[in-house]
Amino acid sequence: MVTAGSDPQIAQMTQIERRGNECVAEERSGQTCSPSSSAQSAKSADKKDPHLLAYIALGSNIGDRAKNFHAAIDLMNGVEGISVLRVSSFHDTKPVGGPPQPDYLNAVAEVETDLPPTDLLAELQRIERRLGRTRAAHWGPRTIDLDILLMGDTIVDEPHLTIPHPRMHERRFVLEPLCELAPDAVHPRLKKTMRELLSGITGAE
Ligand code: ROI
Repeated sequence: MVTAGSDPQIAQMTQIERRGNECVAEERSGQTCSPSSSAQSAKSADKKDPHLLAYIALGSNIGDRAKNFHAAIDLMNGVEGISVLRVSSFHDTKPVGGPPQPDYLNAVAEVETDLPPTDLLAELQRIERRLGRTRAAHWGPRTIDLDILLMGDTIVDEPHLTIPHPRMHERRFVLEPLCELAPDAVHPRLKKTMRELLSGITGAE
């Protein structure tokens, strides 16, 4: 069951609103990026994709979890081609799957981006590495996990990247924060809104 964090520091963080760049990644479940795929799309002006709203899941269960989130949000905002628009509240959650491990903090960030999906993934993985993410145990504890959930109505099926995230629709720890930001967003494969997907989850997960 996902519970709202009782930590005052966490409660204080609810609904951070950011516009522009002012402030200032296994499980990975099908979201790794090969150097070749990220190299394919240059960030030159003539190759820019149209701006899309994307939703990024944040998860952390090592160290100062809220501090890890703030650092990740600032680093995302510092990337050319990514602007963090809004961040959900931070949710204290019990680990789902994997080995025994500490509780997680989970949140979702709404970003505007003109990066192609593989470049966005590469940038998120660079931020994960910068914040000390190591990939020791499968589904094991991590300082920061940044997963692409949705990118507009884009569907990606590549060996190392699946969008929408292949398990987002079954995870309460993803859908609850996502529904704070985009309850009416439609899952491009399942054709259901995030609110409908959340109400379809019966268990604690
Ligand atoms: N469980 C929770 N509650 N939150 C996560 O972010 C999370 N991430 C994972 C696994 C290990 C599947 N479980 C999780 O990767």
